Amino acid sequence: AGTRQDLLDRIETQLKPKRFKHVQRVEATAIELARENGVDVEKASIAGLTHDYAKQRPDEDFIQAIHDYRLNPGLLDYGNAIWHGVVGAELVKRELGITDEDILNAIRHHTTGAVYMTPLEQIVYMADYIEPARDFPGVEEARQITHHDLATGVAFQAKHTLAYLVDKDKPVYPKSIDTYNAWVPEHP
Ligand code: DGI
Ligand code: FE
Ligand code: FE
Ligand code: FE
Repeated sequence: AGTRQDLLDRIETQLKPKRFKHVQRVEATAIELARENGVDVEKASIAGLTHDYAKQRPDEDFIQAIHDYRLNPGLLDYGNAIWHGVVGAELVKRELGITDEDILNAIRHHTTGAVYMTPLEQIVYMADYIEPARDFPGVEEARQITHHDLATGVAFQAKHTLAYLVDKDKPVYPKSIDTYNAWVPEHP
């Protein structure tokens, strides 16, 4: 227990092979961004590996956890897309014994972003978006911007994700709108 291999094994039991490969690519990208930005590489590694730990859990597990950990009941109106980060962080804490709040906040905010994000949180949010297998129109621009300036990458993702959600008639979690408002418009 406590070794990297032990952590990898425990994550692997939770994820299908495709998702397990994704989290390893996010880890590698998060480590790169951590080195570029003077952020704790070990925390970036662990947050990258664990960010989607709960992605393949059944809805019942999240609903139970929302009650058990007294999370905002408004979360019940959403689904796996929002739960696997915000609620997933509680499962990571409980089941993997990771108690570092910097890492847990990076997991919590990796899907929606947040108004205030530490450099570590920005790194996990961006690494998830630009890891090498991501392929969407604009991903190469997102990679360039992010490696040039992390916060500009955050603004790029916040804007494009909100536009994507609106285009697809998806429900927007209020935090995603807060992230957009905090990171994108110029504030007079
Ligand atoms: O878990 P991943 O697929 O690696 O990536 P993710 O956790 O960043 O995002 C999962 C999905 O969640 C992605 O298609 C975008 C979507 N998403 C982000 N913000 C919101 C959202 N979905 C809804 N319904 N509402 C949001 O505010
Ligand atoms: Fe995710
Ligand atoms: Fe993401
Ligand atoms: Fe992910």
